[in-house]
Amino acid sequence: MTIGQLFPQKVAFNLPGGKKSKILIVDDHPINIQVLYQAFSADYDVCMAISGKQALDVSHSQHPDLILLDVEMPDMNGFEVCEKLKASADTWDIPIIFVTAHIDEETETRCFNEGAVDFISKPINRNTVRARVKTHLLLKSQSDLLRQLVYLDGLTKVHNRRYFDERLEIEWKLANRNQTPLSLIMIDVDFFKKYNDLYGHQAGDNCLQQVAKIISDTLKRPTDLVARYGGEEFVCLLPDTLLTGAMSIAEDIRVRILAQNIPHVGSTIYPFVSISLGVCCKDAPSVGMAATFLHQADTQLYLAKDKGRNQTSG
Ligand code: GH3
Ligand code: MG
Ligand code: MG
Ligand code: MG
Ligand code: MG
Repeated sequence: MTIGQLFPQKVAFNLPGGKKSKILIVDDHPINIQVLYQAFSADYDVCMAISGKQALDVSHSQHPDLILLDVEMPDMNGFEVCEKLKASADTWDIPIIFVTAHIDEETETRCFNEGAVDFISKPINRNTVRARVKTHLLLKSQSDLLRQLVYLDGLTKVHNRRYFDERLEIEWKLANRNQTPLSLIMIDVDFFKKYNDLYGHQAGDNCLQQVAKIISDTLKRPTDLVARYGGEEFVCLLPDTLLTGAMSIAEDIRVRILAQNIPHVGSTIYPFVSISLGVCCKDAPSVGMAATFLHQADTQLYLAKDKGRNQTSG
């Protein structure tokens, strides 16, 4: 992502990467759908739904970038559809514009209270609706980019420490409340200073990208998190995972990275890049702080280094 994408000189129909934005049009009257379809089909990827239920199905399966939502529909009204979309993890951030024949103040207020970004009254003015859609798509893509800039590591594209710290606090509280285990793996590349010295900083950067990708690929659950904690250190946060499970994931990561055979003649273990890992688990509600948890993993990592590197301690 670039500054140019964040502050485009010209508002574009396309998403970063040149893909057309996808708009979902929801209305129980085919004639209304047709009017909106004609307004957007030339510039956007348009999908349609003729009921509330279908709108939910299409939203989850096709992930539109914006929804034009009718209020009055026989099976489920637009407010209910909006409420359900806002409550779901994969659809909560899709901008919704209500399109309705009700132009009273009460309806308009309700639309905004339900989480809509805008409100357009029927009969629609083609130019107005096109302009508003364009504006909201731009705002959405900018907020997506900002979220990426704030929470992703630019080099490796995994989450960054800021995101990890926030998630750790949340998962710590959840584990306490639900009495579920929570595991943490701290990972550090062995002899990485020598790697940079021998192969150069650019090769070092490439190596970190490979390591991050292998860690991400090894984690299977959607709730697992990997983040770059600092320079050549990564952390994995594994909700609902016991120590034995976390140890086996850690070993899996270690073996996979070694098996990449990334040359490292400066290593005194093998002539390949290896990692050391520290693992800890909180398997009972704790009064301690999340920070002590990190400290435990770090202590284990230190032990793994001390015992000769290329190993997991937990
Ligand atoms: P150990 O086995 O004890 O972990 O030794 P080490 O050399 O890996 O540890 P040390 O902490 O001494 O060095 C870490 C090195 O990681 C130093 C730093 O230059 C390098 N590093 C940190 N961030 C980056 C980065 O973004 N890119 C590159 N190429 N190198 C980085
Ligand atoms: Mg209707
Ligand atoms: Mg280090
Ligand atoms: Mg160090
Ligand atoms: Mg290191």
